[in-house]
Amino acid sequence: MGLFKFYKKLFVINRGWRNGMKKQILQYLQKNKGGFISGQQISNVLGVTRTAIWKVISQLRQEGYRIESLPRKGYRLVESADVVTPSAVQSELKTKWIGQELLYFDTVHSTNDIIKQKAIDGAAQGLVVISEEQQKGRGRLGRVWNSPKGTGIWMSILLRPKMSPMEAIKLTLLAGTAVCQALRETTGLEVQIKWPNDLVLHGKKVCGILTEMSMELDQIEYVVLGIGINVNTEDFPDELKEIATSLYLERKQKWDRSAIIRKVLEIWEDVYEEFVETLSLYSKLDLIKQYSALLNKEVVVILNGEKLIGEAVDIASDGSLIVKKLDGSEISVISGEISIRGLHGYV
Ligand code: BT5
Repeated sequence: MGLFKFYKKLFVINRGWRNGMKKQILQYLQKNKGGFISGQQISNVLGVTRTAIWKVISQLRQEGYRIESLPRKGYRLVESADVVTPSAVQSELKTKWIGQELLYFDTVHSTNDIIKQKAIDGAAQGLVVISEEQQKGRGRLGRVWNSPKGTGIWMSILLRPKMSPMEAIKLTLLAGTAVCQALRETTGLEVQIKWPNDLVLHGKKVCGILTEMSMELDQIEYVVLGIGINVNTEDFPDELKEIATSLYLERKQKWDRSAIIRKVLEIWEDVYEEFVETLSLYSKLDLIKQYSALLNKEVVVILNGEKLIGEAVDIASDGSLIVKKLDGSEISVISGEISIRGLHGYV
């Protein structure tokens, strides 16, 4: 091994070790939140020098954590920062594999693009990319996804499911259900699913999901699951004001983004693992219907450029939306083919 490679490897190992330690120290401070713990105590438990601890504490402060330090008393975590760095997200993350590898950026074009590149480079499934901001965040069909700095969750997950593309289409609806459940559990807000890929609150969009797939022959190479959630957004650009909302705007309360990310990843891991095994939506169908913003409502379905008016009457076991037309006949709409607007307002 050349000298440069050797030092590079040493640097990577060292950085990995420091990140691991950062996570542990943060966990320790969080466990004792509000109370002081001495440098000696941390040093004894984690087996690192007090200088190393001091360096990590400085880094955490730079990330926005308010940590007090007093001579002879030690360190005290006063306030957790609203940061979504790997140490913040992973410190209490209870997943087995999703998000155990996590890349964090201040700004990117699109987190989906970063994941795609990593997938091509051979990254393992479960890799998560989070950015504070996206300069070219996108929705379906080339639409723009507004992703301003520090206010939302702009995140993508790499998956390598062994299933046909037809099955994989259902992942969007399942992911929407998982995120919906996570948002309900962390905020208590009545988030609903606007089939197939939006989450809404009181008729306005709070989250969008973009699933992108790469296939070779009929085999899936990888799936990128992109999730955008408006968390602490205080204001939207004029063109979005009527149709978009954030968790903040619903309660005038700021939310801890990393806690939401953890819940999303934990629930998604369970939901995904079950689906990969059963390839069936069956066990989630009740939840999908219960959370639906469309069922029993009049909807406009735009199908191949043609407008159809009807009532959303059911979601079938394959995930398709059943719409009863004005003449009484029913059609089954498969995700990905259509766009639906509520007859009155956005939903
Ligand atoms: C979506 O598309 O809703 C999918 C959005 C996925 C965003 C995530 S963020 C992480 C990952 N990286 C990416 O680059 N994307 C994913 P669609 O159903 O096509 O909706 C797009 C439409 O939603 C736009 O045309 C706007 O009308 C509206 N919109 C744009 N930004 C919004 C926002 N922040 N909140 C609510 N609505 C928005």
